[in-house]
Amino acid sequence: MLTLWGRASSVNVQKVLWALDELDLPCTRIDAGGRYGVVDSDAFAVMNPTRRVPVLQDGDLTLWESEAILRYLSAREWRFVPQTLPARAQADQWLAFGATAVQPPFLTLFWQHVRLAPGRRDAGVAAAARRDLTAALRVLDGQLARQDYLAGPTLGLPDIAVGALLHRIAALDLMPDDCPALDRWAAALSERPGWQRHVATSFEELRAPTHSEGA
Ligand SMILES: N[C@@H](CCC(=O)N[C@@H](CS)C(=O)NCC(=O)O)C(=O)O
Repeated sequence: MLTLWGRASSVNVQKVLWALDELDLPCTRIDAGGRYGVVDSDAFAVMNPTRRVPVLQDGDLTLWESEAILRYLSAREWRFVPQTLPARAQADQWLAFGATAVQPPFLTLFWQHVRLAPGRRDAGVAAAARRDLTAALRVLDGQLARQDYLAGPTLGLPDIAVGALLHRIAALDLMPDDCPALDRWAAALSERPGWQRHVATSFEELRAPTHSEGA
C-alpha cells in the first residue's frame, strides 16, 4: 500500500503522481505542505527532516526527494529501466540535468512570476533565470532532435521529471522560440492522461505568498 504525502499543487508531488499513473499504481495521497501545514509537525519531521513534500511510504520504507522516489518506483515495478548499462547511465544523466539545470531556474521564475507579491519581484533575477532556463531547454531540444524522448525512443524517468515542469513553463510563456523538437516532445507529453490529470492543473492557489517555500 503506497501513501504519498504532499499537496497536489507541488511540481515535485506532481512528478510522482504522474509516474504512479504511468505505472498504474494505486496510492493514497495526503495533503501536506503550503496551506495544509502538516510539514511543521514533529511527526512529519520524523518522516522527512527537511519538512518538504513529497514523501512516499511503502510498507516500512519512508522515502523523500522526488527523484529518489521516481527511481524507487521504476525499480520496484521494473519499468522505465533502459535495457543496457550505458542507456541507464544516460537516463541518469538527463535526470540529473533536469534537476540541476532546468528545475532551479524554473523555480526562480515561478517565484518571480507567481509566488512573490509584485513589490518583492526582481527583474534582474528573473532575467538571469530566464537566460539559464532557455539555455537548458535548448540543450534538451538538441537531444530531442536526435530521439523522441530524452533517454531513448520511449517515455522514461527524465521525461516525467522535466515534463512535469512544462505546463507551468508554457503557461508563463517561458518556452524558447525555435525549438521544434522541444515543442514536439512537449506536445507528446501533454497527450498522456497522467500528465493531464496531475500536471496540467491550475496553480492559482499558489499566487498568494505562503509561510513556506517551494513550487
Ligand atoms: N528536492 C526536493 C524538493 C522538495 C520541495 O522543495 N518541495 C516543496 C514543494 S515543490 C515543499 O515541500 N515546499 C514546502 C511546502 O510546500 O510547504 C524534491 O525533489 O522532493
